[in-house]
Amino acid sequence: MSVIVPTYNERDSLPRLVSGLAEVGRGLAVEVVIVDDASPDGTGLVADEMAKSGPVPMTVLHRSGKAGLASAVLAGAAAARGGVVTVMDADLSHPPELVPSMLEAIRSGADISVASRYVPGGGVGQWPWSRRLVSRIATMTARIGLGLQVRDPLSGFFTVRREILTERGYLGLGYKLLVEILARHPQARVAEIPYRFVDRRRGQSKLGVGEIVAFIRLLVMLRVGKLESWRVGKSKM
Ligand SMILES: Nc1nc2c(ncn2[C@@H]2O[C@H](COP(=O)(O)OP(=O)(O)OP(=O)(O)O)[C@@H](O)[C@H]2O)c(=O)[nH]1
Ligand SMILES: [Mg+2]
Repeated sequence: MSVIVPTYNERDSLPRLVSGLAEVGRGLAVEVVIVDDASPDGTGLVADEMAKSGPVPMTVLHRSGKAGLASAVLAGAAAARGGVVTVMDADLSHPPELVPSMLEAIRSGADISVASRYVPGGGVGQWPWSRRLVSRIATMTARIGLGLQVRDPLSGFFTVRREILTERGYLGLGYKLLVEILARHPQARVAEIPYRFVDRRRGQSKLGVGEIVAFIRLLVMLRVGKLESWRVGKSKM
């Protein structure tokens, strides 16, 4: 399997993540695909060094500048070799120990397994109330607006069969690729696995107003696309 890790200024976190993945990946034939957007802090160089002598097979993609998390994941999927891919953050918010059970869920028949903060047993770390509120509102808006059953469609930690990510026609806007995957695959079998989000200790968050605006744009475009396909379907009847 391949683990896709988009990075932007994650120099201090990346080595620990890669050793964590090497540890849990024993026996799973794991390949790590880093997609770095020319991080000014030199994360790309750190990744190149680890690819030479690191504890796990690694591919490093370098893009020329910060072009967004969703598009980084899609670029990583195009280069990945595993039949199944896990997407996770570099900042250690997503525990590598969960990867084997996410893979197992796919092997047992799920199309997508989501590490979920919003099922019993899951949770967020020490988030301030404002971030909790934004996350809850965004989650609810996506679920209601797009008619999604999944409890945590905004999770950044998920596993899918690779062919789902190499389909054509993704918008790949902003931060929340899983929302788009779920909107495109309303019939997908989704397994949600509880986990507790771990607050980042090092480096800086890239979540800002720009990402929130991109998220709203994405929802509107997906919602419009859904109505159009409904209309097309109806006019065929
Ligand atoms: N290649 C690439 N990676 C990105 C980009 N934006 C964010 N990332 C990475 O995507 C992951 C998630 O970004 P974070 O800043 O941790 O976002 P977050 O988890 O919502 O926010 P925090 O909880 O504050 O960490 C991290 O590994 C980032 O380095 C981007 O434009 N390009
Ligand atoms: Mg993070």
